[in-house]
Amino acid sequence: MKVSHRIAVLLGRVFPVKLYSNVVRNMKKGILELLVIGVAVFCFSSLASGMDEPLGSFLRHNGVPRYSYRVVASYPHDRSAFTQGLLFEGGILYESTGLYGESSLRRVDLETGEILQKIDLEDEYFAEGITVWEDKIIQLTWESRVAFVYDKKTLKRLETRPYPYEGWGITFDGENLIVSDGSETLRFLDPADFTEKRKITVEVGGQKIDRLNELEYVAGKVYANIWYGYEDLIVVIDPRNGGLLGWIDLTGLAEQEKGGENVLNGIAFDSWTRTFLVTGKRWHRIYRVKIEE
Ligand SMILES: [Ca+2]
Repeated sequence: MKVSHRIAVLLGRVFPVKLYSNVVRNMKKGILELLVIGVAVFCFSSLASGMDEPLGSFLRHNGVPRYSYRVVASYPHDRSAFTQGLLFEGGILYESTGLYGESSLRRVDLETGEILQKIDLEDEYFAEGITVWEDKIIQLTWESRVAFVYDKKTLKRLETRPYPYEGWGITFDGENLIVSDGSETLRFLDPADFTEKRKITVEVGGQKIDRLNELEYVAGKVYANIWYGYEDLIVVIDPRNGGLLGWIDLTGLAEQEKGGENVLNGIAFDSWTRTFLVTGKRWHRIYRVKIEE
């Protein structure tokens, strides 16, 4: 089910009918699933976002600065990793992987791709974004309304904490957690208890930019990749007001990786080299890219 379930949820938003979600939740793979995916594919670029043109083209027409990229290195990535969260700190890559029965938190050697440590979640949890807060790692779950708090050094789970939203992406700006839920909203939460301090709506020219997914906060800007957009792009958000400061056009980065639900998802920042590490669900490489403005 997985991606079709997500699609059903989004379809439920577009056509306010919970039926899609329930049907997909309970059915085996089959014609109906393919039908739901087909309809969703048809609808996504227009109905779900209310746009009648691809997002990159829309942003270009609205004068949002377009940044290009240069690949400076690439590294092996576990092809079974359904990447939902990525961060790089102290020379170590931390990765959160999703799907029911396959979710995990990993510590990974970037250069070799070797999984140095892997914490498997209970089968009922679908892991989502991760961030570092103090000496801890916070990991969201998609629909379980809980987040896990781990010791960063040992990856020992310290806490299972109620989380009031659907969990997608998460990052930390030095004071607040910034979280996405698949919509155009970013919320700012107190890391100690998830109290909502404020929220912003990401929009350009009155058009909401939704499907915000994996996040990375870097030097006063929030980088977000857009889920399932058929365009590999990252939007650069002004956390003060939700305006767009630019977008990174990753077209051509990994054409060979594409297929089904294996979409771009995963942004980490290496502050030493000031480069980004990006990957996707079940991609075979992690790419180190330099953003060129
Ligand atoms: Ca990230």
